[in-house]
Parts: sequence; C-alpha cells; structure tokens
Amino acid sequence: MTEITAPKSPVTAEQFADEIREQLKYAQGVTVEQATAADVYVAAAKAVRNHLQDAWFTTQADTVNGNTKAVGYLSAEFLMGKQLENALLNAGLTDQFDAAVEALGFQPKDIVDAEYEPGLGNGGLGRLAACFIDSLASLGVPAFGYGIQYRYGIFKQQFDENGKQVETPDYWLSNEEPWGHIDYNRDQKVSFGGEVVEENGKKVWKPAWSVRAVPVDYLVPGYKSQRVNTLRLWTARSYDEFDLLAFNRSEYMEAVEPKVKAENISKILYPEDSTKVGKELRLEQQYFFVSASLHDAIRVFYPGQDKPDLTTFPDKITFQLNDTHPVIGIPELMRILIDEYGYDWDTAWTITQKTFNYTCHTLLPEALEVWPSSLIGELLPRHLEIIEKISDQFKAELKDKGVAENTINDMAIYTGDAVRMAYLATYGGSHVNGVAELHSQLLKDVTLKNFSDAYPDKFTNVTNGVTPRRFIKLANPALSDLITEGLGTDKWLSDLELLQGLAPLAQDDEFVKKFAAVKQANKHSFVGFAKDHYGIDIDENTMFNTMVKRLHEYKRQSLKILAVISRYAGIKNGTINADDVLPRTVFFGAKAAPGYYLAKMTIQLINNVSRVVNNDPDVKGKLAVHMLPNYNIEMAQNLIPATELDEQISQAGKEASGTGNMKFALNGALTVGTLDGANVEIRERVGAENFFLFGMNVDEVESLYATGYDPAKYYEADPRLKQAIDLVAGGTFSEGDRNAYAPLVADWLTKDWFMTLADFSSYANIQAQIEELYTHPLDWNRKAILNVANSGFFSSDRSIEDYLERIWHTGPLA
Ligand code: CR1
Repeated sequence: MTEITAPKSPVTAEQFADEIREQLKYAQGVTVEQATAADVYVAAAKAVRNHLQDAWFTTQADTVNGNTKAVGYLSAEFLMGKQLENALLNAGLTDQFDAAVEALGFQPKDIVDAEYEPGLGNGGLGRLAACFIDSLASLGVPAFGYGIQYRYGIFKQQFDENGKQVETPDYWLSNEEPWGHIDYNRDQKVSFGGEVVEENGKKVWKPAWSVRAVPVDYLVPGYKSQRVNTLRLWTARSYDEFDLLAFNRSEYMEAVEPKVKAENISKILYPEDSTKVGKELRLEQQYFFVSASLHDAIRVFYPGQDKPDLTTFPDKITFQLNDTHPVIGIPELMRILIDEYGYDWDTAWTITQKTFNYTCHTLLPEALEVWPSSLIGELLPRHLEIIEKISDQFKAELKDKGVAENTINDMAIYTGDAVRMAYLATYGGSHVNGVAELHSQLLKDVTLKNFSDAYPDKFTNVTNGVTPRRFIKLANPALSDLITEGLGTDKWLSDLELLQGLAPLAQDDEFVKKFAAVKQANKHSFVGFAKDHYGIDIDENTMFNTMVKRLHEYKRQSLKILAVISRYAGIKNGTINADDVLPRTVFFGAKAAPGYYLAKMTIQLINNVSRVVNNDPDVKGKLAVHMLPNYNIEMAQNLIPATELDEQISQAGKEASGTGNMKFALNGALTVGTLDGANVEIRERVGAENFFLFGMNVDEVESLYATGYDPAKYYEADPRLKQAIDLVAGGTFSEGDRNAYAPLVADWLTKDWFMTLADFSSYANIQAQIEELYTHPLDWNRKAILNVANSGFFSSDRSIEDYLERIWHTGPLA
C-alpha cells in the first residue's frame, strides 16, 4: 500500500499568491492588472486544486490496491454548493488565500462570491448526497460519488410583477468551471433501444443507438483526513458529431440531430421534487449514469483484465442507491454479468444482490417511481426481460416462504404494465433504509410492509445528518469561534458529539451573552446580504423567523402564511394589541416544481401578502414578510445562522426526515415543529422544553382520516383561521380580485389533504409561548445553546458511521 501523503505541504501566503499569479498568467492568460475577481477566482480554484492533486492520486491508488471495500454512492443529484471555501478549508489554505488575494489587491469575499453555485440537485436528497461524500472523505473511507453533470441545473427562480414564480435556465457552465477534470480517455459507451435476438441459444441485445458517457471528475477533499475522494459526474456526448452527408445535402438541422439527441441526455436536471414524472428522458438519464458508473467501477477495480473474477465485485465496492432513480442498476449489473462476462443467472444474482443497497427518501406513494413496461421495453428491451425474470423468481421465493397469493400479487415488481422501482430495489439489494427513525418505522409498517414482513432483516434506519464543516464552520464562523472557545478545542468539527460540552455553558450568563451577540452579528450580516442580493430593508431588531425548503403542500407553507395573515388581521382590527406584538420578520424561501399548480399559487400568495403587509403603515415595525427568490445553498449558509425561530411544520408522517431542521438547530435557532421526520429525534435530544411542539401526531392524523376529515369544520371553529381565509378569498392580497386564489381557497375548504386547517389552532396558540420566551433573551438563548449542544448526533459523519456499520460493512483506508 502506498504511503499516505499529506496534501502538498502548506505554503506561505506569498507562495500561494505566486501560484495564483502563475495561473492567471499561463492558464487564464491575463495579467494581474487585467484580472477581475472572476479571473482570480478561477486562478485560485486551480491553485487550490493543485494542492489536493497528490492526495487524490494516493487515495485512488489505495482505494484500488488496498483491502478496504469502497462505497459507490449512486445519485441523480449532488447539490454541492460553492466549492472554493470548502476546498481551502480542507486543504488548510484559508489564511494563505485571504492574505494572497489581498496582496493581489482583492477582497477575499469578492473572490469567493465570484463562484457560480452549481445547482445539480433539487433539495434535501441532493444536498444529503453532497454532505455524505464530504463525510466519507473526512472519515477516510474510499468512496466514489457517481452522478450526472447536468448542463442546466435546477432553474433560477424569479418573481414577476404579480408575484408569480418565473423559471429561468441555470446555465452554470457558461463560464469556465475550474473544478472538474474532464477525462475523454476513460469514457463509456451507453446504448439504448433496438431488440433482443437469440444467437446460439444466448440472448443478444442489438441496441439501436449509443451515446458516449464522458466522466468529469471532481475532487472531494476530506477535512483533516489527508484523503481526497472522487465525485465522477457523467456528461453525454455524441459519437456522431456531425452527419456530413446530410450537411452536404444542405440539411443543416438534420446534420446535428444525433449530437443533439445524445447531448440532451445530460442537458437538464428534472426540477421535480417528490412527484413522479413519466418522462422518457428521465429514464434515459438514469440508465445513462448508472450503466456508465457500473462499467467504470469494473474498469477501476480490475484494471486491464479481460476476464475479471467479478464474484469479488461486492468485496471491492458496495453501491448505495440514492432513492429509486438509480435502481435500473440492478438489471444492468445482471446484464453486464450475464451478457458481457458470461456468468450464469444464479451467480449473477448473488453478486448483484450483495452489491446494492437502497435508501428510500419518501413516504409519498406518488414519489416511488413506477415505469411503464412499454417504455422500458422500448428503451431497454434486454433489461425488461431481466426484470420479468427477477419478478418471477421473487414470486417463487415468496411462495416458498408461504406468503399468501394475493399478497404476492400486491408485491409484484413487474405487473405486466409497469415496473415498480422501489420493489425492485428492495428485493434486488441487501438492505433498505429510511432516513429517520419515524420514517424507517413507517416504511416497515406501511409503505413496504409486506416486504418487511417477508424480509425483516433487510430493513434498517440511518438518520440523516449534515456536514458541520460547511454548515457551521463556513456558514457561521462567529459561532464556530465561540464553540471552539467554549470547548477549548476545535476537534468538534470532526467529532460533533463534543458539542455536548457546551451544555453547562447554557447556565453561564457571560457565555450566553456572547452567544446572543453572535446571533445578533449574524442577523446584522444577513441584513447586508439581503440588501445586496434582494434590495430589501430588514429591521435587525425583530425576531428572524424562517421557513426555507421546497414548496410542497405536505410541508405546509400554507399553514405559515395563514398564521401570518391572521396576525396581520389581528393587529389591524385590534383583536391583537399592537403594543403587545413581538416584532417579527418572516422569511420564506422555496422553489416550486414548474408544473405544480397549487405550489406556484402559494408562492404568489406569499409574495402578495408580503407586498400588502410590508406597505401597510398600521403594522410597520411589527410584522414584515419576505419571500426571498431562488433559495439555494448560498442563501442557506447566510440565512440559517441569522435565524432565531425556524419552521418544520409538515403534516406528521409526511416528511421523511428533513435536514434543514438539523442545520437550524446546530446554528442555534429554536424550532417550531410537528412530530414528523427527524424533528422527533431532534426534540428527543435537545429536550422537549427546548422545542416548540404543536399539531397532530401520526396516529391522530390517521384516525382523523379514518373518521372522515372535513376542513370546513375547522374554518368555522377558529375565528382567526376564518378571518385569514376570508381575507385571501375576499381579494385583500389580489387587489380586490376574488378569483385570484380561488383554487387554493377551495382546496383548503374542501380537500386540505395535509390537514393544514386541522393544525391551525394549535399552531396559532403556540405563538404566545414562543413570544413570551423571546422577551427573555437570556432564557431564549440558553435554550438555543442547548439546541446546539445536543444536536451533535446530526452530523453526517455519524450518519456515515451508521451506514458503515449497518449496511456497507467497511471502513476507513488503513
Ligand atoms: C425528503 O423529502 C429528506 C431528504 C433527504 C427528501 C426529506 O424529508 O430529508 O429526502 N426526499 O433524505 C426526496 O427528495 C425525492 O425524495
């Protein structure tokens, strides 16, 4: 085994400045005098990447030559956030960078800001993948992230003059992207379509067309581990750049058609979140990156071997299926083993089942992907045959286990018309996990009950986590310094449970005041950030109350906005005494899937409530509402540290975990929330007295459904709610137009699938308790400190350790 070399030995600020100069001169082709902040950013990025290069090579060599099984994290999304600061931190070059760019005549912040945030993910699932690869590298575990380098990431969100969401393309590659190494020499061919024929008693797939999968490698540096793993994102290229014959016939568009068709595959990230789309292109994308990745792993672990012994494959690498998106990997590995390497079915099946594990990230049945068989048959005919055979084998196995006929039918992977990817994943892998205790329990009790009955040992839980490097150290440097001061060490960044050492300091008034001062300073910075980015004025002496996440009915942004409206109305009509009102600024940040009608209407409503409230002199200084456009990682890093109260108010039993909740608790916000997802575990750890709980629990939700839910009853029963809905229906937030929100109002009053109305009173009532506490800053901040101190469990390092122990059965490189 090669010796572990540290990242290239740390340099002085002067040397680092020289390295940046060199990049400017030779790679960018500009003088220091000509250079803009954007030039210096690219130069600095390349300079820091150079420092990581040797450790990357060593890690790759040790990954292949060592005896430690690697992890392959297959994910359609990696929501990485900006890279520069994180790379500097992990390379140990932050101070040198600051001094170097100042010596070059720039402000470090301007250089960091010049980076364009890559948006290769929708929300929690994609950001989790990014946290996980950070933790894998930091723990020294050999790992590959495998995904797609989309040309367009998640859309950029703007609002038009009516407050409606407008999506614009996120062309993040329009300028030089300095982090990825594109590697044309390690490409893979991925084929589609055509037919399956029999040749000499063997099934042979004759595909109709192929695309070239070219890897772009991103270095994933660990924090203090000296390890640098690989994130390999595939980009689709065409084998036929150009059809000269067509061109010569003056058919110019036709001439580039094959290129366009091929490159479309990695063109765009689907902006869907927890909803199913039946798009052919999406299946093409899934197969594209999964097929390339599996072949790549064989290339990496059996270099130069024509006839590798692939029975050892599961000892080399274990693949985690991040939700159902990569599940086509199961029949693909079967196909590779049988058709390309000549293994028999049973051997191939043993290898395959050992190789894969599946993480489910949802409880919404509509988010479990189901593909029409006709589509799979057209695009991947050989895979459809394999899936049918897997499905038959599964049925036989269940029959042997004595499972009843009708249950077996309910569990079918292949129904004739459709293929249920979650079922294929559950049967085709070794383990299945949910992402929080409650979620994993509900998977066993409800969503995958039959499977859990038949294979109880397959099921486990791994509660999500977030990386403290990005979400505390980088996002909240002031709090990081205070934590280090309080604990007398900065080791907490690699061992987050050490935060518990802060708990006694919650009783130390001096420390509590310092903590409060950090929060106030973060609020102050955010006021500046918001002015710069959104042109809005915020009063920093109000309570900062935040709800940021994707816009989805189950997350219940409606509940929050109705409570805001009710507060507004109460102050206006005097039912709430204006002098008693605690001044609040409410922040929303949320993208809605472009085709999600009610979600988009909710955004429009929030924007218009914001317009009315913020311009009404009667509530000035008491209440302000802001819908911040284009919620992304950068906004999260700025807003979360400034937040005092965060909202985790989904209907119980619908949010699989949540990870924003963890980021807020770790940054010293108090949470108002339901008993849903990871809220349950956060509350358990930080203490019920340090968490504002409201609303129905899962059982209460279930029994209300069972007895028949009538939202109108709740509307009639609580005058605050009635008034809020009446204002929306009456046109207060639509310049008198009573129809503007009619579909939303009708939904609330007649369907209200996620029981917003039923939880309203409890939510509105708990506000008094929140505000009473807030008027005692020492007590509030004591509780906030206890949230920080007791949230160390929610480090993604801990999540990864759980995966290592419960699922992957591997560990750090020696
Ligand atoms: C869940 O909705 C969870 C993340 C990460 C989301 C959220 O509760 O925290 O996954 N699921 O596990 C999702 O995006 C497509 O499904």
